[in-house]
Amino acid sequence: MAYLPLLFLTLALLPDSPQGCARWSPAIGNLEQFLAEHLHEQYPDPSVFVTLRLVNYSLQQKYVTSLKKNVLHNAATLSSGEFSFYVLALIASCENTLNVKVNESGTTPGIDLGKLLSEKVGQEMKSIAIHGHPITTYYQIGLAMLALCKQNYYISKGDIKTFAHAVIHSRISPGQEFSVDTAAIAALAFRCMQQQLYQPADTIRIASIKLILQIFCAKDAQGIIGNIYSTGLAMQALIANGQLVPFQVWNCSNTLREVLLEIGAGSFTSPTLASQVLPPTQGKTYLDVDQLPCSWAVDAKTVQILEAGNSGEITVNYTVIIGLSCTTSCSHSLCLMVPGGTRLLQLMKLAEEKDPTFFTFTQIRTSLGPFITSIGGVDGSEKERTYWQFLNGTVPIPVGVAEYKASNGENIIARLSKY
Ligand code: B12
Repeated sequence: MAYLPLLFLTLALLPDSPQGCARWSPAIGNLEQFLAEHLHEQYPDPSVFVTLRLVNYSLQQKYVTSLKKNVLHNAATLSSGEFSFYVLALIASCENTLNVKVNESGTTPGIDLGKLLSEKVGQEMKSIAIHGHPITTYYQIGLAMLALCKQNYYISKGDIKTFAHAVIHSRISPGQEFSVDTAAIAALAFRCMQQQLYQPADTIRIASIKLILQIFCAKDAQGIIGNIYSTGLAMQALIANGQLVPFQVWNCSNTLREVLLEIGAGSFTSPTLASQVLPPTQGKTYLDVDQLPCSWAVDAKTVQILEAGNSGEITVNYTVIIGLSCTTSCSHSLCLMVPGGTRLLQLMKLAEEKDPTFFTFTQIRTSLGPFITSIGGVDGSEKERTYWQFLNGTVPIPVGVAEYKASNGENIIARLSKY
């Protein structure tokens, strides 16, 4: 690993070859349609909207009106990351985000989204100074920095340094494991800052190099970076930072091939995750939101995502560990026999029926599916920065409980963990 920085530096001096990291396939067309169908008229998901614009999917003006209404109406309650996606979506719609009006003919002055977002970043920074961590996560700070930068909005040197230092001292991941997703969003934000000549330039450059090295080192032999759900964001980061990752170092075609295979296999059933992976398959990144043509028309067809059938009984051991520094007394296990292909959520329901005291659980709906908020009456807490983590043995499961299918003999563990 130690030779990698040197290799990067040497190769970065070589002339760039064209990246050519884009390929259209019927699976890509299906994913586009899947996302388009997901665009609710009154409540369009801004991250899905951004992606559809990036892949040149024409969209009606009515979605932009809804985006404007929703961001202005919910400005106070949206988290910094959620707010940032609205800003990026409106930039992608060629709107002036520093002066947003729902009714163009009205005489009232428009709202400055840059200012509102900057205030949210200010609160995140205050939390870092006082508590040592953001209100949300560095993932959302990265999104916010990216959205501010894309508006060319003022970001203080102090805030850039705080973010860069967290990167340099490896403090940005939400859990114990390195988060490729978070690093990728940060790398996009820092690349934007480099392009827009934000200061301090040296700090920005050092943070970028560290992130790109970490992302590159998370690549496996097949080309997957982190896991399949972080690979899209990682590709975006590597494409946008092409000056640090010349073609000779990362030939994106292996990664693209794997991603296309997984898309074709139906692995992207969540609109949020589909929206992250689609742009880089067309050579696009979130940095391109301000480079799009401004024309409007719509077209959406139906896609069917078929589920592979499964049969046969399997045995799964399900353990709940309640408590952060817990030994055996707070660990409860059940051995469950279920049909092959049963989702973890179903398995948890079965466990709850068998033994409600320890296995009862609650969930909330999110854009990624159900998020488990409590087990055995114990809540994960944003304030305490705890959550229910799911592991197969010692390895965190790569998807949510509504998607995960355990195999025969697996040891599924739900453990209250810190992030
Ligand atoms: C930060 C983060 C977390 C934090 C969220 C805490 C917080 N206050 O922000 C914590 C550490 C709690 C977390 C937990 C998990 N996460 Co997570 N997380 C992320 C990350 C890096 C960023 C999400 C974000 O901020 N988005 C931006 C904001 C603006 O959008 P949002 O919709 O408001 O985001 C919310 C949801 O994403 C939700 N959330 C986060 N993770 C997950 C996972 C699932 C399954 C669900 C339903 C919701 C959810 O928390 C966010 C903040 O409220 C994403 C990476 C990515 N590529 O999206 C992974 C990601 C979404 N997580 C993932 C996974 C697998 C999990 C876990 C299942 C891991 C595990 N083995 O236990 C658990 C959830 C378990 C449960 N209780 O149900 C996967 C999902 C893959 C999939 N196919 O569904 C991702 C894509 C990472 C990856 N590349 O594998 N996560």
